[in-house]
Amino acid sequence: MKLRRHLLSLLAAATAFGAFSAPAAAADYKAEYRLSIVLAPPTPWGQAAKIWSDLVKERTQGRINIKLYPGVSLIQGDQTREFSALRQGVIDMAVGSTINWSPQVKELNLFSLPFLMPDYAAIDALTQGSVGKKIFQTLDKSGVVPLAWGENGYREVTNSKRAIKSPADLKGMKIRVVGSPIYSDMFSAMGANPTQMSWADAQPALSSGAVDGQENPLFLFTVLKMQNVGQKFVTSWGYVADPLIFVVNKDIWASWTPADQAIVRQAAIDAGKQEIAIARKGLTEADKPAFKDIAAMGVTVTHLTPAERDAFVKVTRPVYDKWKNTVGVALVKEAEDAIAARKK
Ligand code: X2X
Repeated sequence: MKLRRHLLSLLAAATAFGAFSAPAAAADYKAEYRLSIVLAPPTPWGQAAKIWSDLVKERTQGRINIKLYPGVSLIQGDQTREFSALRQGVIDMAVGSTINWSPQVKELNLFSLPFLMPDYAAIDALTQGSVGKKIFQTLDKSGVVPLAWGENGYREVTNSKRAIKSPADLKGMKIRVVGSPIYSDMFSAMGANPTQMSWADAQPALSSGAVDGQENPLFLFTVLKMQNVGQKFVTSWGYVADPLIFVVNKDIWASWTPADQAIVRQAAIDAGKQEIAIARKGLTEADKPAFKDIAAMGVTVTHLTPAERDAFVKVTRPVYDKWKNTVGVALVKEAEDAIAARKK
């Protein structure tokens, strides 16, 4: 009771001094908010987090101060636990891949359905349309506040053995995949030998030759100079692309004033737009300079013909059909319709 009286008198004093007309009740704010990402700057993913945190700091005049934790270091690199950690408050904010959160939010497997999204317009048709809204509602119900979309990108397959043009070329190849079960299903269906591991474990596995190959957006190949660890073959097949999502833990969100919430949301939207342009650089221009740069390093770059691509679509179709049920038949149908109606 005594404490309560004390608090009430403090409150009265603060009101009298006009403390609540200040832009934020800064006393409730943490000195620093922890933002989780898998890949560090200079990757587009790292840039997404950096641009977001810089904009927030600037626009809140330092009231909200964000520190980046690359390598999902708040959870010791165990990226498929990131969503649970966000919900529990071990992580305050994140820019995360749909793949890493899909074990907890099954709808996010949508983006991993093999060959669902044939081009960038198809990705946009999902994230910027009704499907994207539904996914945000699901995330909200799952316990985080979703704010904006970004992009990791089309995941192309690389390896140290041979050019991959058909599922037969993948036969028996040891491919590192993310710890999300649909990836094991896909690579098994294509005849490869997938091994699930975190990105933290994947890098030494590639260097030592414990795995023959991996799949990730091409900027990662360039940033990590994967040709130097024997990755001599790249196949552009565009089988899946993973969007990124900007989110905040619910309690943290609730602790901010409405004005600061609006700033954080708008900064995420602005950062997402900028980052998507960065992620697509070199890949969407007619001559696709990103591929040329990789070929110039002595790497064999293979672009599939439509017929070659169809062979991969065919062998992975049973995986698509199986996972359609997990994602939700209605959501997949809505996505297929949105893609069919996209402006190219
Ligand atoms: O682990 C991966 O391959 C990465 C970095 O792309 C993700 O976090 C999904």
